[in-house]
Amino acid sequence: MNLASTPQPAAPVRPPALPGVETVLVYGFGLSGRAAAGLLLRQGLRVVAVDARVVEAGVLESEGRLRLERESELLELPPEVGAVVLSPGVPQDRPLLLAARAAGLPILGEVELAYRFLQGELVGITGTNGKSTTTALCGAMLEAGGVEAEVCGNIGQPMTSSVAKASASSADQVFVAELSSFQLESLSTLRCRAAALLNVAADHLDRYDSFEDYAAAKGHLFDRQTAQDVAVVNAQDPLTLRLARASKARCRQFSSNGPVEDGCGVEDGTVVERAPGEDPISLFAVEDLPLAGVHNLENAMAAALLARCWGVEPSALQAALKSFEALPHRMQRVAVRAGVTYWDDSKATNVAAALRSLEGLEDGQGHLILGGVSKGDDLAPLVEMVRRKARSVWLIGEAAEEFAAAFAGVPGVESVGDLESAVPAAAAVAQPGDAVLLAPACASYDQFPSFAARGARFAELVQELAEGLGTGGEVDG
Ligand code: UMA
Repeated sequence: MNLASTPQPAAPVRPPALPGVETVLVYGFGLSGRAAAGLLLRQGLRVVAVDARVVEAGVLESEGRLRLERESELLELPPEVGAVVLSPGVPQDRPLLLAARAAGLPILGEVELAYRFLQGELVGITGTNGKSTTTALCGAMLEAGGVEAEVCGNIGQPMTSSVAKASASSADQVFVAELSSFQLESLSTLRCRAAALLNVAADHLDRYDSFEDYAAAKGHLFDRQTAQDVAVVNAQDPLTLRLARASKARCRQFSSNGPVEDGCGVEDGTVVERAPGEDPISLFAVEDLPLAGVHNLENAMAAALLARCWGVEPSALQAALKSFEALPHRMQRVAVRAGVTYWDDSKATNVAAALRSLEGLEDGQGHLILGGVSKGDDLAPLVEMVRRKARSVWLIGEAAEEFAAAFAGVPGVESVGDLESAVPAAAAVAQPGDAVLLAPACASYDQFPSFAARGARFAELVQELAEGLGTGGEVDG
């Protein structure tokens, strides 16, 4: 399968980015908002940036065309505003957005804005879990195959920054974008040449009315794909299959459990690509994978299928896998201290992700740190898994009470408030051969600015523990 060797559609005709608009309201002035404002200012437009917090312009060069407003003080939509660019974290029902919609103004997500300026092709990757790893792997595989690739999106690099820095000479560039459900909510022209939906499990139920609404947002990944495009989904996740089949794109599947008709599957320890009417191709051996867990095998298969759209050879896929390192805060081993392994999986911000982390531990040897801001997920599967895998559970953050109620009757569960208490408490009961795992099943925002800051603090506390105890366990850093 090679997009380059299939009949190519005429280059998509992109409408002018923001026809007739002189002033844009940028809602949310975090990573996405700042990047979007930068791009708009470089186009000569005026920007009114609105944020709930007091924010500063920082390094943005505006020549007087940037105005900063506090959300609570901007009670009406400024009349000069001709369009709104929305940061992903801002919910759609904010009063200013309702007013903009009522006035018939276009409301574009930051990713939609980026797409309107993008030269080259777009790969979109979503899923409840695994999307950052798959995005990074796909970028590495394309690069190893000689394709210029730019990794961007929810992974931490706003797409508007990536698009703005790409040079005009790089029209062959492929943008590999991690797309969250929030980003997928506000698209109107974006079309992915290749797209992967890895899995759908309960998450962000604090933002969506129901699981169905959340799944529907994920399904927008395939909107506007044509028969020349590719949709990659998980053969073992019927919901991903259903969403892809609703699109016009060619549906390719991956499976960790045997061959598939069109896509790739594990056959006798090898990932084999199959397509109707074509000879099977061995892509890589399962043992080539440097990352632990079936979920990472699935991520690698999805990334490989995407890279194969640009004709990347198996040898290049293997080279990319060989040199790939786990992303920070995703089941990252931070230290082994007195025979106890400390794992940072701070990115496990929902129950489904925490279940995957626990699954990898030996039965009865885990000491789990849980809590933060609850996503409203069903905790029953977690309670069941904890009974099998963990000897102690340390609850932190806002969700501690809710979790304590769900874990009532499970031995070894204690509320300790914060990470500073949880790490030494877990260390005190852990025996050689055990694992202390930060897999909170919650967002971090009650006590930390991000999941990354939470993971970094965990590593620091583990380091302090080793120093405090003074007997010099090995610390991986
Ligand atoms: N804000 C308001 N009003 C609101 C909500 C937020 O003014 O109602 C303001 C905040 O005060 C803040 C700004 O908006 O100043 C933050 O905007 P944002 O929440 O959209 O976050 P960004 O800094 O723009 O980062 C976003 C993604 N964050 C979210 O979607 C919440 C980042 O993903 C992403 O890396 C970045 O864009 C670049 O694309 C983070 C994330 O947690 C990692 N994503 C969620 C996830 O993976 O589960 C979806």
